[in-house]
Amino acid sequence: MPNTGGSTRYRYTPLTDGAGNQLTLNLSGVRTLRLTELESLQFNSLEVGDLQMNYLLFLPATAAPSPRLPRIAFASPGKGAENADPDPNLNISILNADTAVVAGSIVLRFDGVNVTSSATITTPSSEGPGATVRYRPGLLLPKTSHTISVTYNDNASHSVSNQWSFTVEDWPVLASADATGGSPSTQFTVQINKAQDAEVTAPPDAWPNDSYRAELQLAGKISNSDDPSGGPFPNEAAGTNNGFYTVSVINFQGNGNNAGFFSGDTRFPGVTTDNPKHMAMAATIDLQLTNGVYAMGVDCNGGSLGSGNGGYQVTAGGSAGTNVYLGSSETYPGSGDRGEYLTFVAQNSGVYRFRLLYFQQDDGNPRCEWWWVDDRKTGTGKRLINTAGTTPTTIPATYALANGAAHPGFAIQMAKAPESSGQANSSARAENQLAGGIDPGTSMAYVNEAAGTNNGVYFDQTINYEQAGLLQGFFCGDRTFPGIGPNDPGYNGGDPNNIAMAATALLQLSAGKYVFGVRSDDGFKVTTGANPPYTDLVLGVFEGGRGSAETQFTFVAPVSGLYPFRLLYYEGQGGADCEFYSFDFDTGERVLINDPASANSIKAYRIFKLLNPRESGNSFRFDFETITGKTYTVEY
Ligand SMILES: [Ca+2]
Ligand SMILES: [Ca+2]
Ligand SMILES: [Ca+2]
Repeated sequence: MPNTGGSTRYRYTPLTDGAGNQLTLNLSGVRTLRLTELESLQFNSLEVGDLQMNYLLFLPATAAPSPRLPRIAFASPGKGAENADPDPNLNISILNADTAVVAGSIVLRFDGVNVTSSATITTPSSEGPGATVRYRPGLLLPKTSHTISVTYNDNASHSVSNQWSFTVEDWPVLASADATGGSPSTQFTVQINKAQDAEVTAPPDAWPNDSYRAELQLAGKISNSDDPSGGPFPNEAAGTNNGFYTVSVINFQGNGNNAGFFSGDTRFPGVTTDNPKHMAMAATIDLQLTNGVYAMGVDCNGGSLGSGNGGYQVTAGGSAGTNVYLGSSETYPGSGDRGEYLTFVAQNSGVYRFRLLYFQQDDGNPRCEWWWVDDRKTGTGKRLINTAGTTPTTIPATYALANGAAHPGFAIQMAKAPESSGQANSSARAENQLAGGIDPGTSMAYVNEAAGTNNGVYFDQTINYEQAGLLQGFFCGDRTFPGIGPNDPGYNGGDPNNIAMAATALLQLSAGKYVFGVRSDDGFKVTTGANPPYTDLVLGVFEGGRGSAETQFTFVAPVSGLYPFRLLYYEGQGGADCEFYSFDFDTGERVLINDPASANSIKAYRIFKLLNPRESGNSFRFDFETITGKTYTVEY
């Protein structure tokens, strides 16, 4: 749908399929319809104008042609999209109607070229009976338009053809003319100017909080109105080289304390006094880039005009590194605290000069970091510029099982100690508690108020819990923790405490890289292993107490298969919630592991295990889960 350009102007838009063909619905009886906006969400809603969908209007229509043929139910990019990613993964869903698509007949053309042999065609589609077509065309330049054509036959000898166009989003582009040439730098060159902390006697403010002032200050062109001679303020950070320094990373805090995303902060170069004010800094570095899409970030507390905290501007290209504007705290992507990225496209491989301009007014806690985001869709892989990326952990291939995808869901072992025994926020406590060890608070074996009728073992499809079943985190539909619901002894009026949980499952992974996330209050540890309890290799961890917050972690599955995973979770006091999910690399979306409602979710299967093993005299008895229609053999 085109942008109407304002929040007070509206238009109706007819229902279409993903290729833009108008659709007529046959409706009868009671139906529920839902409006969902696709591909309209922007980082900066002022730039494009997000859709505000208010009304569904129903108009009587002549009957749809019969039979109804398979249609493009979903397409990304869809018809008329103007915000396509420069490195898109085309995603087209064909849904069957009265007749069914013949997958082998599907032909995909991109910009007129038949690319079917390079496309991935799977059936059924991710939305239902039909087919899904995926294709990655490679780097597309911003603002260019492209055409997708999809043709196919159905099983009743009809031919269907669809064609639509989209446009790539307007992002900054570094072209070959912007390249600096030569070799990449091993250090940043930093120019810094720090004026006196004291304000001038009379207004106007000598140090407005903007990039214009920063350039003037670096050029020594801000004159001191209290100085009868009108000379510029002395540079308190001049050092021995007129304010020029070399540094290996941009990771500064006014007093040299850790701040922002990265620790190891140092003071701003040449600045020796605490809580410095009235600074301006420019950092340049020559970086080697291959052609592709990149994302950077800057963190510098605040940055909104007039906040007094500080702000930044990043440019690149040319001998000054200022040919192409990549973004700033003054415009887009907004303040340095919003966690958004400076995205740009390098059209050609080469060495490009980048320049960060930083300015600070009178905030007492100035800081500045400049980093890459290696995976811009998920926001993982943040690293300071001029540092190497980290290689994600690879799970040993021997952990992968070929069989076991029988019974969907997680097996969940729950433990809850009584309210009177305040428990440590640590995975060691959780393990001890789950194992029925000695409670240090009572010097007796742990009491489990979540034992239920099956010794604390439960089964569930997803991990999306909040202690009172209230909405928390990225996913709604929160449930109370198994065995700690309103009718269980440990519920404590909706604030159960001293919780420990271990959820295990076989996760069905294809070979490749994954980004997972756990949002938890308090801590967690995700592990995998060859044998129970599957704790050989730690993939992601947050140790200690925290409010509900996310930890992302990256790993590689070396081969396709079923990998044993274990999520250990624990809560001490206060809020308690836990979510376990993966990230979609193409959309950056979070998807609950094993969400039955999501075709994109990673599937989880229960790991077969003995339940409630018990000895009586010389006999050993146990229970185990069975699946209808299967035969079980016990050997001993
Ligand atoms: Ca830092
Ligand atoms: Ca939730
Ligand atoms: Ca609690």
